[in-house]
Amino acid sequence: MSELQAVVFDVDGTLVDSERHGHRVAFNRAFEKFELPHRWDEDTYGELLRVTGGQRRLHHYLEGQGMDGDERERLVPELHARKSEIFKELVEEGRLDLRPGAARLLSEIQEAGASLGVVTTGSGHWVEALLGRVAASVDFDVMVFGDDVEERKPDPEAYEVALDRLGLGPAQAVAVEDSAEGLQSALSAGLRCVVVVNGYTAEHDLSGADLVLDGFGDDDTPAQVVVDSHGTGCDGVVRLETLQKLVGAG
Ligand code: XBP
Ligand code: MG
Repeated sequence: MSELQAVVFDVDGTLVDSERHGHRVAFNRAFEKFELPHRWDEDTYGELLRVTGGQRRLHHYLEGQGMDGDERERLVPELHARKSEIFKELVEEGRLDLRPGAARLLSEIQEAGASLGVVTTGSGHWVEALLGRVAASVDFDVMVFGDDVEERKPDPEAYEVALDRLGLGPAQAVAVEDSAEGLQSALSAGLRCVVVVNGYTAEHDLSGADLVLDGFGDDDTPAQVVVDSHGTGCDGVVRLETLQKLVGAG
């Protein structure tokens, strides 16, 4: 039976509910700065989130708006760089924070001496600034950004890179995600996966997730357990021992 050696967290939507009022706002402000007419409302952005990676998302949307490939190749890198700067400003203004219960779980894992990883499709440009601000006391042993891999989620590459850097096999770690794309990435890499859904991902197809809740929960405000397929008996508060049961479940 494996022993839990590491917990690898997704960022956007998982540790931080960063999309609706974070990235989406930054994309819209970047459109404005570039004097482009596009604005992504909350519902549109929820659909666009199925395309992982901000640059890929912009290419997908602008192609759908009829912009040719050459113009997109010229525009998207600059537009995305500006968006990332704006997102970092939102972080520095304190507009984003860890989801409830995340700080508690991170410190439980860190105090127990297990390794902590971050695997995100997002750009390193802002991830370190965000975690440095909202999780300043947490020492992450590994961080894998979208720029570190050829293929973004749902491809397993990012999780495979994280496991390689940790020197661990998939049976020694658990992934924590928020979306179908992130879940598929973790499962394809062979990890067991807990999903904490948010407003954008509650209706995703989360088949294969070992445990699904609508948050990390805390003793005074437990989350709702949606799926507990390995019978961890989670009471709505995701604890280190909850994750250990998943690995122990084999
Ligand atoms: C979510 C993503 C990212 C963010 C935007 O990443 O797909 O693209 O939406 O960040 P994850 P960038 O859930 O894997 O953390 O614009 O830097 O890509
Ligand atoms: Mg995510």
